[in-house]
Amino acid sequence: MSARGFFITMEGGEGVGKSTSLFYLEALLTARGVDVVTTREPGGTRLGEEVRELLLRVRGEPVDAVAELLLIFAARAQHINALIEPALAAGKWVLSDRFTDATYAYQCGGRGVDRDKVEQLERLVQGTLRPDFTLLLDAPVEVGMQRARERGALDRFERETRLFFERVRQGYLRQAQDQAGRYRVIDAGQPLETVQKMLTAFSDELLARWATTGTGL
Ligand code: Z5A
Repeated sequence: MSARGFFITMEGGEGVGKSTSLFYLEALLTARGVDVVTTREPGGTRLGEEVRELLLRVRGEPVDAVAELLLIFAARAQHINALIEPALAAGKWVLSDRFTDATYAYQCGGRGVDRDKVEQLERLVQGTLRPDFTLLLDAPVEVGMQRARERGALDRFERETRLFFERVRQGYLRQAQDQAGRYRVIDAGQPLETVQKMLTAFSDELLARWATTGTGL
């Protein structure tokens, strides 16, 4: 029986470079012999990708914050049961572009939803599943907004105000401080080569941890 894999999540505000960094990290780990599954939230399954489309589409009506929260956790339930848990149980490492820390940052920090509600859903949907490591790409809000604008049409989240994204950023930084054991924070305002050097150091740390769990590669 193979040892359970690591569950690693990538977080940060919009446009900070999560997807770019996730694929870089995946390549580093794959080159070192790790069996990696890369995924994202909202999304990761067929149902989840459909929910993502519902969430990101620009609409002619305001979206209730609790309706948004429930859609996010519906997609997450499917993601965990159809993809994340089976992959971890098979000894694969799962790298997810966002997970529940995004819900605390966006829905609680950004939208003002009570943490209590998210904690209840987290228990219901995830049981004891939590990321082993979380990489937070942090950059001034203007840097991410500018990178997102350069990509073209903005989705429903990307149209939020600067103040909203400031609250999201502060929410993430608080979580990183409160759960320093699993969080690593990278200054994503640096040039890509500098960010990639930090990702290489992070992947070395993960591999060293994996070796000391006694499972080896
Ligand atoms: N959401 C939520 O509210 N609650 C939840 O629980 C979850 C999600 C799970 C979609 O997520 C929305 O869902 C998200 C929050 C909400 N909305 N927002 N905002 P998403 O992750 O798909 O959306 P996103 O944050 O906008 O991610 P993105 O568009 O994929 O951006 P990114 O992955 O952070 O950045 P990127 O595509 O890798 O890079 C952006 C550009 O910058 C690109 O041209 C790169 O080449 C460039 N780049 C990257 N790094 C650098 C550096 N270091 N220097 C210069 N240029 C760089």
